[in-house]
Amino acid sequence: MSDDKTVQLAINTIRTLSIDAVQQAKSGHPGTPMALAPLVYTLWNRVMRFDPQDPIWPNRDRFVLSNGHASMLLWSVLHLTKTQAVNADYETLGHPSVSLDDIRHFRQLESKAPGHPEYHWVSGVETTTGPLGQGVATSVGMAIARKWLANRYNRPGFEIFDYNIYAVCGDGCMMEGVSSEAASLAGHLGLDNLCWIYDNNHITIEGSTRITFTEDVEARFLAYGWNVLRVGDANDIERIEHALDIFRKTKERPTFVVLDSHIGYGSPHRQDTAAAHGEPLGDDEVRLTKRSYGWPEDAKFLVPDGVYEHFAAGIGARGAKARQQWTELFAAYRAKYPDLAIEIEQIQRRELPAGWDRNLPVFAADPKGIAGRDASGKVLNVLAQNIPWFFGGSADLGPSNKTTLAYEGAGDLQSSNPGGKNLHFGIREHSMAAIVNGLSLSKLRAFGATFFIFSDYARPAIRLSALMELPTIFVFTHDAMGDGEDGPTHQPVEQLASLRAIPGLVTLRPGDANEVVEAYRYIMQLRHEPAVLALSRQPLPTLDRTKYAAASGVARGAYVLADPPGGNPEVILIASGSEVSLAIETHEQLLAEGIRSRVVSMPSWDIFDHQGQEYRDSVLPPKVTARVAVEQASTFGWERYVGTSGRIIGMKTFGASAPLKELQRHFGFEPDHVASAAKELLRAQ
Ligand SMILES: Cc1ncc(C[n+]2csc(CCOP(=O)(O)OP(=O)(O)O)c2C)c(N)n1
Ligand SMILES: [Mg+2]
Repeated sequence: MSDDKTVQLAINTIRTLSIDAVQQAKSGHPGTPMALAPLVYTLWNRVMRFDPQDPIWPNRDRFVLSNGHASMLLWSVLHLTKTQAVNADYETLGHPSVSLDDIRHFRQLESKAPGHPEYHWVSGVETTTGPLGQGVATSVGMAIARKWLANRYNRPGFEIFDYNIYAVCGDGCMMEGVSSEAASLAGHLGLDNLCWIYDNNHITIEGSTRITFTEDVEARFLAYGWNVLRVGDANDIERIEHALDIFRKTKERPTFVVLDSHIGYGSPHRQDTAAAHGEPLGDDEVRLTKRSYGWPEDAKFLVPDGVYEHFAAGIGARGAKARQQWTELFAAYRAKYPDLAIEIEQIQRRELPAGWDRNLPVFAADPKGIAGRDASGKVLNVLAQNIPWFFGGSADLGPSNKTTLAYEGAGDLQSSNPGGKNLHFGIREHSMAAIVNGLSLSKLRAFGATFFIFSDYARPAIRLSALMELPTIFVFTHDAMGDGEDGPTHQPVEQLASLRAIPGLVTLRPGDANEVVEAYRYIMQLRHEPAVLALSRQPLPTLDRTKYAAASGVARGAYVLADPPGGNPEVILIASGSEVSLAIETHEQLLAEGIRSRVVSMPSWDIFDHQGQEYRDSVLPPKVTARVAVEQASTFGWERYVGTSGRIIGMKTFGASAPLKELQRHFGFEPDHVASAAKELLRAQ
């Protein structure tokens, strides 16, 4: 068979596997895989340096399918390249990541061909996509990571990191604001290792883009400072290859390739229609389409002879060679730069370097205390010096979030200084969170920061960090009414409850400076969970830990901070963050009145809920039912700890604009109010 014929066969295999899988599942998105099969073929088989035998080889090119609904593209190509499965401990398992049987069970429980690409579920998926725009935004983080890694680890003659990032996206990704934020920053940073390919098919779910999307996308990307290329025919693989070649030669600018395509290509009645987007073709149309491809009309899930071999000879051989060369290079590098090589290996395994927590501050008791954000700033500056690959930044609030890394040599990350440790995201919270995920997917430890209220602007990417099981860190300050006069637009109310509701996300609201230290100590050791820190703007008293329990209790989510003499409490006050010291004040007041109260500091519901029953019962003894929870946030959910008869002092409305002291009085965050709630409960018993 001539090579041209085999190429067409390989492309049509991607198309027909996609068609058959969607037809079998009776759901899914056939049209875009049909159109983009030549692109994916060219990228994978001709361009990308990716070794299917080792899909986590550190210097592999990254492929991001931002239009995640076209997942069958990925399942087809992962299958045809026989990409191997890897487990969470980074071991190769000796079986394919996506089998033909998985494809036959597309979108079914347990299949490794789910509806959308899922990072932690299928090896070879570089990031979870489906929420449009996330993939391209995340790819910017991957590109920044590669620049940072190259800057730190490459040496003359040792290009240890020189991989590229390719992201495929559609009209939806282009319309979503997050892609604009991310593209703007990518242009600013001149990320010439980043290539987005835009599937310009003029179709979305409701029909032609004429009804919604008539802007000049090319002009927009030119204005962002990108190199803009156009390939007028999505079936022209030579032109596609040429455009990708230009990308690799372009310096100091990211590349945007507009690819004109026909959704549902080859389907006589569905091509160029919105119906091709998200509906199975139907048996008759499947036959007609296969006929148009010159495919056996009744064959299903057919991989013709020679197709696996063709991918093995293309990406298989090229990837194996590239990886082998890299492995040899890295061995020589290890001999010459052993310390740097160890760092690279630790990064790959998500380990921390020895001494990562040395010099963490210990804060002396101090009734005036220090703000959570200030304590956090001190900790971040220590950690970033101990852990070379730990860094991050803020969405233009560094001076307020106290996240600036101020030590000698930290530097700002800019195109002229890709090794800087201070990232400046600009006022782009959503893409910041996606970018931090991209850094995290590249195995760097990274944080992003803003005001807690604006976690809402970052939320879709925070959710994905949890879904992907990434140890991304979100530093949110101004966690409650501490910014008093700014008023309700800036005062979080429901944010804590909503983040606590995200499965697998560790949310921590530390109660004093030493709890902040312990919160970081806990978070830094996470390998597969993201964490949110909610930190105060205003100073919080630093508790006297000789009098009250040690802050290391943070690692258990909640702990007994104070008890009446001899223990045996009759009422429990539970608090987080700024309300911990309020609970302590109340406790002292109650003790003076002869009431035996216990104070439980509960910085994290999530961590506490993962403790054993025995520990949980020791903190919240079932027999003590008089319980008061105090937190400057929505009361939503606290019933689970105080029970139906308990009291919750929290927020049932938005806040207000006033000095903090007045707000505390107005909303009842004062010792007298908390004490009277406790006393009422005791009287009712
Ligand atoms: C944030 C987000 N909003 C809405 C959707 C639902 N959705 C999935 S695909 C799609 C249309 C996408 O159009 P386009 O990107 O042009 O894809 P094409 O049909 O051309 O493949 C929509 C609205 C989504 N997945 N993510
Ligand atoms: Mg489209």
